Amino acid sequence: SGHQTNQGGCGHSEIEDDLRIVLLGKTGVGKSATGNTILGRVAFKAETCQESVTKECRRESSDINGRHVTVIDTPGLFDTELSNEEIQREISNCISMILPGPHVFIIVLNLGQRFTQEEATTVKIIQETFGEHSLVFTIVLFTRGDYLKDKTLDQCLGKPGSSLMNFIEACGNRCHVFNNNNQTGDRTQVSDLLEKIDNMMEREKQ
Ligand SMILES: Nc1nc2c(ncn2[C@@H]2O[C@H](COP(=O)(O)OP(=O)(O)O)[C@@H](O)[C@H]2O)c(=O)[nH]1
Ligand SMILES: [Mg+2]
Repeated sequence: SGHQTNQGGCGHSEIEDDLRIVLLGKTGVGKSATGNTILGRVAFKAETCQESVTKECRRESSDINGRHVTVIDTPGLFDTELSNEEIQREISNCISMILPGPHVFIIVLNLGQRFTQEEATTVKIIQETFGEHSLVFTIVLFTRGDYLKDKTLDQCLGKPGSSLMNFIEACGNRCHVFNNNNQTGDRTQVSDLLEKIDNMMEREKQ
């Protein structure tokens, strides 16, 4: 939109965001790569070795189809020794950087990697931090779509009743797949994601 806000004074961009996306998930699942895919540029460093992984949230923006979209990349919060309370505080710190809301939460998971107990608690942490209602703005995104080959996501996810399927259900059954290695310049996976986000927001307004 490009209109000015009266926020000022926090060192933030003065441009009001049309959409604000927070990426959550373990280290190495592909949060930074997902942020880069969404923004259409190398905004965040995707890491191959754990030691160089950043500990702070980062915020980057791009104009996508005429909208100002901001992505907040977070450190891997769910694979550490931190307690739920500490994780919650860490996330809150990140969010306070980028207030005001609302935000869309994308929980990034890895296709083919075992779904862990820590990840299962993500839902609870988001609810405790942002309120019960916040889950209506949550989408589960699987990276490594390039490994799907000719299978569909549904075929890959397994049977109802598994902890992963319960998790997806708690997130309103909203799922998406990204191939972050897609070098073709085809932005369909991003427009599809933005469309899902729009539908989710639209439903909430009613
Ligand atoms: N093949 C493939 N590799 C990916 C994909 N997404 C991320 N990766 C790789 O996974 C590794 C970790 O990604 P990164 O974005 O740094 O994870 P983060 O720690 O969650 O931010 C990097 O080597 C990425 O290149 C994907 O869709 N396909
Ligand atoms: Mg990262």
